[in-house]
Amino acid sequence: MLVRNSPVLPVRTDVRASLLAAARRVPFVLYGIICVCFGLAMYVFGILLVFPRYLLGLNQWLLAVDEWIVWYSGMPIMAGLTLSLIDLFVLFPGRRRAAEVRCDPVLPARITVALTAYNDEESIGPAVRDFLGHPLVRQVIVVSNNSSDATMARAQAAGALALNEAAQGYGRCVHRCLSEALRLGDGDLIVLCEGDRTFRAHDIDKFLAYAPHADIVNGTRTVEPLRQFSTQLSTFMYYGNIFVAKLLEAKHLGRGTITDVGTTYKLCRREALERLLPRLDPRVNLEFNAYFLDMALRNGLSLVECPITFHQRVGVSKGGNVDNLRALKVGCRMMLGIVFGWCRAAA
Ligand SMILES: Nc1nc2c(ncn2[C@@H]2O[C@H](COP(=O)(O)OP(=O)(O)OP(=O)(O)O)[C@@H](O)[C@H]2O)c(=O)[nH]1
Ligand SMILES: [Mg+2]
Repeated sequence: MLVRNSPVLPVRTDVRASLLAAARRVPFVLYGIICVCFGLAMYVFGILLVFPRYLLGLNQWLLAVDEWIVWYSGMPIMAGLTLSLIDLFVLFPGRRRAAEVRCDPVLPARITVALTAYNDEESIGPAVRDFLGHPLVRQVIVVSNNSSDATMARAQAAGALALNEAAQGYGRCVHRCLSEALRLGDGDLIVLCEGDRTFRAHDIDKFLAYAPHADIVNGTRTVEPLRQFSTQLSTFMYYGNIFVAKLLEAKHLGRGTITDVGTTYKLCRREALERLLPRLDPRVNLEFNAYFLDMALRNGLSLVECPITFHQRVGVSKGGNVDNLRALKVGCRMMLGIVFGWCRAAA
């Protein structure tokens, strides 16, 4: 018996192992969260139907539909919970088993800073001086995105190398910042940031403390005592951002803890950025930061978050934080990108 079965057993074990490995690549928790959210939305919609039923006298038409919606809202909720529990308790431990804590020193650190700018004449000078004042910063590059004010001149006057990106859009500006930092910088570390004074150079020291553990150290603005009261980030944006970040974390479960998908401020190792940048599409616009993190994890780079301080903007906001409606649209595009793939703006 034993002799007859022995060639079959390894084949069965192989099939089981490859099925398990394939299952571990599917983000079941992400799908689970989506199912639960869909079920909750159905339930709330069903509850709200009580108003047209009684206030508009539509009870006899809507009662059966309403009962169906509320009753069946339990199905996606249960399906979502099942998917999430299977992932968390069956697949997740296997995903994490090979995880090692990386400790790969980056000293002596030489840092190139690249700042985005778009009609930021009020803030760009102080931002450049702040970064040049950091003892490890060798060079500050400012990429102005067709600014029609004095952004370029003020960046140069403050000591930066100022360049213009002719193709409009936040994604294009960030992509150009990263390419120029790789091309012109001689440092092993590249810092990407905005020139609007929402971020400060002293937080580079916090990034450096985490740098040995990852390819990318991404700033997070979600640590309460570190954010100024009067920033553009409303309560809706604050919690919405955490929600989208958790969706992204669920997609790459076991690979990173993510609490902020909207910060530009990050530190990258040169060799990691050289691998990642050719795979990034600059046409992804205001949702570029979430896209960057998704692509970094998808391409096997390691990511660690670092709490940073967040300050009131100098000058007028033009990005995703203009108002809650715009932030909602950017957030929805981020969620669609995480689940279905990233949309590119027309060239
Ligand atoms: N929105 C936008 N920002 C651009 C563009 N090109 C470069 N940027 C820069 O990208 C950064 C993000 O835009 P901000 O206006 O700061 O928007 P935000 O960061 O979402 O919001 P706040 O900083 O809170 O006002 C800034 O440094 C801009 O100057 C562009 O075409 N559109
Ligand atoms: Mg900003």
